[in-house]
Amino acid sequence: TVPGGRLTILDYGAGNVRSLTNALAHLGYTDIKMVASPEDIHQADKLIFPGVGQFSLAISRLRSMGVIDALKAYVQANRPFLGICVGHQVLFESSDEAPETPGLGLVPGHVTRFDATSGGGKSVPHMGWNAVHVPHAPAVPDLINTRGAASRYYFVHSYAARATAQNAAWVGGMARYEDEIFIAYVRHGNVFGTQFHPEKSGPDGLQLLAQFLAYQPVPELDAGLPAVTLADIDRMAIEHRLGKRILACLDVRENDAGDLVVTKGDQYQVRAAGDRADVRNLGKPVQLAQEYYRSGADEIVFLNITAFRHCPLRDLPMLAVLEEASKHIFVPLTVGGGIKDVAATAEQTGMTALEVAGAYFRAGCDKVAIGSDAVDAAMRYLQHGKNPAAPTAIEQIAGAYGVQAVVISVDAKRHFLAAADAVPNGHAVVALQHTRGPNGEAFAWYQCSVKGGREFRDLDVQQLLVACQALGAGEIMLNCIDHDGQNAGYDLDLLRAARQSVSIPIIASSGAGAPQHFIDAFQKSQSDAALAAGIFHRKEVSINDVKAAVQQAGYETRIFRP
Ligand code: 1PR
Repeated sequence: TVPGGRLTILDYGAGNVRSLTNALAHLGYTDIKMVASPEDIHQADKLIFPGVGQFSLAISRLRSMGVIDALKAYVQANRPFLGICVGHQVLFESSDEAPETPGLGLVPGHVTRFDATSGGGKSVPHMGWNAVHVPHAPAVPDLINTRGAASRYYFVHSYAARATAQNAAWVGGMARYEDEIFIAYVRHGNVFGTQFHPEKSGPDGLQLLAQFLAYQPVPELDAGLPAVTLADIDRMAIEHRLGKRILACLDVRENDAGDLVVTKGDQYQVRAAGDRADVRNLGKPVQLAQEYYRSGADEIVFLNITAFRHCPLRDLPMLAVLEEASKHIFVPLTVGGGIKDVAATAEQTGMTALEVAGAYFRAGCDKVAIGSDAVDAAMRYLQHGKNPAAPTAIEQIAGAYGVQAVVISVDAKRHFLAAADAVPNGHAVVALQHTRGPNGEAFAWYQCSVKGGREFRDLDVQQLLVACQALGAGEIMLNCIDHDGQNAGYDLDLLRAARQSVSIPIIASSGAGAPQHFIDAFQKSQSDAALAAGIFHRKEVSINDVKAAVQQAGYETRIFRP
């Protein structure tokens, strides 16, 4: 038990409470009560509410659980509470995300959407590691910033509460996303709320959770805490400290001996020399992922690269990989491969893509990456507009788990064009700035593929991205088959064209061979994040080396501190 009694979690089943319970278990707390009735809230000594998904979904689930009044009474009585992300937002009066749905109204103010067009344009959601600025050093124990001002926390949200004269007294910390400042952290007596995810914020986040677990409640609301005013907030120097994210990607499949291994292709060919050679084996998935966590990976992606062949959930080892990895790795985990509706067979009942994703979330992942099925969804979207016969997997998963949980993994194939008008079927043409074709071609179009680059569709990457953003995807992982495993840098022309098509964050992928390539992705194509596989697996460059170079080039980035 925690000092002071019983630790209780309010979970409404919409997300990955497993990340939180894993973090708490890592800190030594496994005796946790899950709220099933209002009585459980009355009896809690410390209550954590890890909200995910949408504002209205959170409120409606709380309503159907019948716990709204108990929750309000608990917070109003100044009992120890920690709300995370949507669990922090619902403390406010209302949100742009669901104008018809009142929040709990415990903190004055409204939650509003980030403006993707202001400040010269920015990606929304705000996603990644940002710093939290505190108004002044608190006189009583606080949860945040005890490791110093360099602490960074993982944020992923499209909406945020803004400071006003009415709610300034609740402000524990502020953050900036480009031109917009927002409340990152609420602190009022024994009530805390974090817009970020401490359970996914590496050692800094774990330390915050440990502080909450060890926290001794203060008897009075204002005990030792100087009341913050809007003037205090206005005086703060709140800097944009969102770091460029560096991701490690593990392509996972069975080798010929039947073991699940990390492999790596060369333009998606994972056998060393033709079909008769063995699948390249670059290590064990969990072990390698742990190494990457400890060397500063901001996120880790597992791709089940042969899942398209059968139901991924028959790949129980992949679920086991996630279960094990998520016990030790406290940064966001993405899993891709086989997120699609699976038809019933003689041996097995069918499953929807939502059910497949749900199994992965319950095993400990935070986001799913959809490849082939997103291409099919985009083609349906283009044929039928926003009213296809059945909702797509993107819409269903985003609706249940939030847009931040849906990544689109694009497997693009480049076709050089001698002239812009040589493109087939009116596809989007990219005027090349960074490369030329073998015959000096200065244009290209980028075609979407499915099944890991084995089949091609009459769809260009820009069409795919625009459709997926409209359907509710939260992020793009942009691979290029031609650059994959080549170590010669990312396809900057493709990335730039993608950046001009959508406002959701873009992860550059395929081709990194040196730290400068990551810098190029940020400088020349405004990517939000950059991913690599081969150079990290082969230990040619470490994640820390990349981050040092990125920092040297003038970009913010999180440096891992154990
Ligand atoms: O179509 O929803 O089942 O998803 C399948 C997923 O598996 C997709 O995300 C697809 O990209 C991936 N995939 C399928 N086949 C392969 C393969 O390599 N044969 N891997 C594959 C794709 C690409 C990147 C790679 C980067 C960086 N791997 O993930 O890690 O290109 O590599 P590098 O830094 O070494 O250049 P679905």
